[in-house]
Amino acid sequence: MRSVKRIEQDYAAAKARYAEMKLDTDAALAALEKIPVSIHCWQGDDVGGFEKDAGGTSGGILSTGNYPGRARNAAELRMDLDKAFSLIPGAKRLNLHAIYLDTDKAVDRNKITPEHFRSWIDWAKARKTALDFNPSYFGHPKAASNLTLSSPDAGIRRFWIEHGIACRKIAAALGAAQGSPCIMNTWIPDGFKDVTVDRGGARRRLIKSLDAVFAEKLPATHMRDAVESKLFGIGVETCTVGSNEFYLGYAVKNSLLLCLDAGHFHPTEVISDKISAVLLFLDEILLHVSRPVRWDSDHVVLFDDELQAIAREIIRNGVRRVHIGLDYFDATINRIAAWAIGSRNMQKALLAALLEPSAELVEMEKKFSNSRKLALTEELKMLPLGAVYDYFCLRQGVPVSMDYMDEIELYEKQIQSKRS
Ligand code: RNT
Ligand code: ZN
Repeated sequence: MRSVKRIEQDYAAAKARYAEMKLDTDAALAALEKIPVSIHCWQGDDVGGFEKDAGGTSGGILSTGNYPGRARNAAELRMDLDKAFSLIPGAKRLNLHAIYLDTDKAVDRNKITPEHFRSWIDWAKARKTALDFNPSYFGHPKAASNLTLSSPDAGIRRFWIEHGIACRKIAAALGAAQGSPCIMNTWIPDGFKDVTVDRGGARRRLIKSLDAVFAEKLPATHMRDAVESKLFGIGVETCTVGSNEFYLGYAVKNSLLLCLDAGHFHPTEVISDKISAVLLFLDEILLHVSRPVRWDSDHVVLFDDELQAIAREIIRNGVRRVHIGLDYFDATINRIAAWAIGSRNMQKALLAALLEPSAELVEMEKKFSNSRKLALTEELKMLPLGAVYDYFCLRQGVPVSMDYMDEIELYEKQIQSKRS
């Protein structure tokens, strides 16, 4: 464990080094602490949820691994989240899925109400945090065909439309209770495994269903709708009904948010490049920051090139218009570590982006000083970012550097390892 004095000294040196490049680390930290990262509850239990009579992932998403200690109910998940939140500095929100309702009785998805989320509302209020929300269109007998809102079966469509409507009411109630708009993201697994003949028909059905789900206007101060596109999933390899072109068009036409998930494109296609483009046509967007390894594998987010590129684009294009959510689920490591590592990486990337001499770089680009621009962007990578982030953790009262792993290991020993 490094001493406070040492961390402060290292920060002072880093601050001076950044100042040489006319970059203000105090200002960057003040900005960073206000950028909320919406932490996905589903990392804590491998996307299982707490319904009384259903559950389990399906619809082409898959959490692999059998690391012990998964949260088995809402109380355990909240306890784990408290631990994770205590290890992550800065502003945090919690992103809930409908399957995380907290109730003793079985209630089907089209019948859920804000009351089923009362304990979450209380939890968030007590921690001065806010909730985001997601309808769950997977892990349910009525989603067994991997067709929900676009199903050719009118009864199936109706059921899921009712679910979407119920979820929007819940999202609005959460937003009203917390005084901050709840971002509700709609992702459906709909697609086809093999040769697909009537793609247009499925997409037309999806439009009609979405129109029914979104028909009621709800105040933007309470909730905002996002729609998430995808390229493929396991079992739906050939055609995804809600493709990128589909949802980009739908979001533009209906003034919704588009959700860009980092794992939902071809392996070399990146969402960082899409942010500046879609923000020309949409007021706001949602990101699902994730890490695809060869496919939509949802590995823990690393401080890698694409994460840094995403963060730079967020900062350059207007941080208030981009809602940052995380979306990954790894069951091969401690789940609290997964939360802490990924969230802290997201913040490090945002910090790096805040410490970019953007005006100077833009000028160079305009003047075709490309050699200088390239040299400077490479030089920036050598600056002492770690010392600045460590100081941020210190000031925010969370463990600095590797110290958070000591806390996780202790928590695992005392609590998670006792769960069967
Ligand atoms: C699936 C989507 C979706 C889910 C979560 C659980 O491919 O990324 O966002 O991961 O909603
Ligand atoms: Zn996603």
